[in-house]
Amino acid sequence: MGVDLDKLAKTVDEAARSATAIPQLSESENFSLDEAYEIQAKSIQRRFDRGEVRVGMKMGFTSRAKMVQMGVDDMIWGRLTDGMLVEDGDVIDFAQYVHPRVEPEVAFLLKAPLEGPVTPIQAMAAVEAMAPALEIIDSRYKDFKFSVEDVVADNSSSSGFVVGNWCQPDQDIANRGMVMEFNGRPVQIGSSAAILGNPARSLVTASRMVTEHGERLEAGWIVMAGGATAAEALSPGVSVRNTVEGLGKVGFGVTG
Ligand code: OOG
Ligand code: MG
Repeated sequence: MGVDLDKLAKTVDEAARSATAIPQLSESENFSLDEAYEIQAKSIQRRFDRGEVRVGMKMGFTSRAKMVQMGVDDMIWGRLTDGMLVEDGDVIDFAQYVHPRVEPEVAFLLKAPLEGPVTPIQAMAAVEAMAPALEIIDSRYKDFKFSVEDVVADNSSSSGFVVGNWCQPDQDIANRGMVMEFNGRPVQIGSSAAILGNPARSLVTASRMVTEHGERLEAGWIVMAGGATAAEALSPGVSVRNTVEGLGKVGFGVTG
């Protein structure tokens, strides 16, 4: 008998909803990476059934720093809904997360669809705007530990995303300094070059990867390029800011 993908989708969805840590699915079930993406699709369908709307996608493990931190060597992706959007400057409630972390990113807003293999120039031609961003990741797995199949099933740890002011896409963001601060103190310093040498390549990869799963990147979607540095654990009372050279800054706070 095959694995019950619906049951596993319900397990990860309910863990996220109730902010409860669960054992890794792979400890008790055998499933492939393709099946992990099916579990992800089914868990996000449960969000759509509750009224959430798809607003984009996120790339994961597009930098060495992230791969090394989590011990995963493959790029992954996840689906973004409007329910995950945290407004720039908002304060999030720590109690609604299992063990949240934050990482500095860059976001793209698309004005045209993208699918299949594209060049970085073609990818950038579909971009309406770019912005400094922060991703709040929150693995539903105990101790934030997982296999690549586990994390993909868990929507690639996606939990929240924060986007700053949109900027014109007519600038080269291949090598921009990025500084993530906690209460004004730098906690991670990096460069957009850490994201596949240029965040535009993350968009190229996003187009290829979603097409492998029968989707395309849609006009109006936000694409999160992936963390440029390792993620940092959030704690109550912290105020987070990411400044990207030339793009500006974005931030949020945590209750407590
Ligand atoms: C998986 C998600 C990775 C990124 O930007 O690399 C990711 C995780 O680290 O829990 O979002
Ligand atoms: Mg990320």
